[in-house]
Amino acid sequence: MPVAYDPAVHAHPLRVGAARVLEENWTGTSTVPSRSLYPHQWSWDSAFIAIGLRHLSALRAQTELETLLAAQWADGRVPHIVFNPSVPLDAYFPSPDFWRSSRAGRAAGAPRGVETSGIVQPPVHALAAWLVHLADPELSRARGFLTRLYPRLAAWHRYLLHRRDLGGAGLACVVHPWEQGMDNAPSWDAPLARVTPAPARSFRRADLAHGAPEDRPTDLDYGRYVRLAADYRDRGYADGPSGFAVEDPSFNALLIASEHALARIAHELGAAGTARHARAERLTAALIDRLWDPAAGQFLCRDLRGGGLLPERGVSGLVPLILPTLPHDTVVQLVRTLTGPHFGLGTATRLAPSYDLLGEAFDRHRYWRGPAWFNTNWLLERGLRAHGERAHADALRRALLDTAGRSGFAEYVDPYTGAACGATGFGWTAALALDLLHTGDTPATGTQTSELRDMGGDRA
Ligand code: 9WN
Repeated sequence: MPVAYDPAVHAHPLRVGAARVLEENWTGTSTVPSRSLYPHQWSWDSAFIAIGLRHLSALRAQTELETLLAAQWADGRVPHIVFNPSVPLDAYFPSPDFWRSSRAGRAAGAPRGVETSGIVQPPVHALAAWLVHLADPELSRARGFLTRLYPRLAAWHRYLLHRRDLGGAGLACVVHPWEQGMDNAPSWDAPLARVTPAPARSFRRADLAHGAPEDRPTDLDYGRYVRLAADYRDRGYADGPSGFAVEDPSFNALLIASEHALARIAHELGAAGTARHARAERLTAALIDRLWDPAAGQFLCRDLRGGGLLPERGVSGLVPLILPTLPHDTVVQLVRTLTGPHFGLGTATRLAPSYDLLGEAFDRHRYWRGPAWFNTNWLLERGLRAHGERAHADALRRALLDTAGRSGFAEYVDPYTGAACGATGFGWTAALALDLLHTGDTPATGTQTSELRDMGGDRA
């Protein structure tokens, strides 16, 4: 049932501001991350947005995910961008005429009626679908929401677990930095260095018209992003050996959390979820086996082409904290790393930075090389709370709410001061602030407890 009216939550100025952002970014069938910088539908943005939107309108939240999944390819992939045909081509680069999905992606089963990118983003969708269902199960059942989404979500996970297991150890692999979502993270520097950049004159960036150049990736980075995407396109988006292939902890932790959520969805639909829970547990074991670095006290990325773990410490390596089935000593070490000198949460920083404060590449303003993002911090808050780290979770929740409001729902912020960077009126910042406002500080309510469980564990 929808939550009863509570003036402390429903009349809260932050709720009003967040609702305004989500209203302004709503297109009628989905929500853009930012009216200026990102004027189409993005995959993991939509999942996070749906998680917040459910507190305003469960119907819109369902529609958000349905719109995204309607653009799924026949091979199961969910594209990272679904293009809005009414937006001019030069509003965002790479535009539909770069990806050419309906032609170049034909063999991989790209849809005919809509243009999309050909790469993917982290699989937060089953988790989002389950949380959206919980916001209003009656509406969800009446509309057959989960019944319709389940086969699509299952095909999505199958794609990742089979076509993207390039390392053969069970984990899914990303073949482009944009797939992992933390585009410019220093972890990508070494694997990207092997990629010959596309000449700068061969493409025109659109992001610099909206974002400060010193906050955005460099032209050289862009040349490499373009080369990787163009090569993939020119292979018909067929999966196989790739110039860039990385196993990433955050991507895989989100897949595991979503696999647990899919088990819950199966159970709700009258099927057994046991096999999915078991698979999620095997994936958790593979995650620890392949990506845990005891000396670093966190997870690291594995470069499949260069071989071995990449030494850069990113926030991605802390995101597995969302998995309540993680061994206790792993949790203890992750919390120590998060609050220690490398990320400084609660001591040096207000929100967890995207990258190691002590790392050579640290830059508090440049894209994914230091600033703090709201989605990763929301995941950490959920993880801390799920593991009973209540004081840290409460402090992080308060910092997130305060910073979201004061920054004008910024895309990302300076981790020390909370000063806004990138776009304002950013979709997932507003949505996740709303979610935190509704889920509250205390672990007391039944809904919250079961929601936290659903992020990674207990049997349905
Ligand atoms: C490329 C939309 C997306 C986010 C990513 C973020 C940024 C795009 C870009 O914006 O990526 O996908 O042009 O930089 O890095 O996480 O999904 O908000």
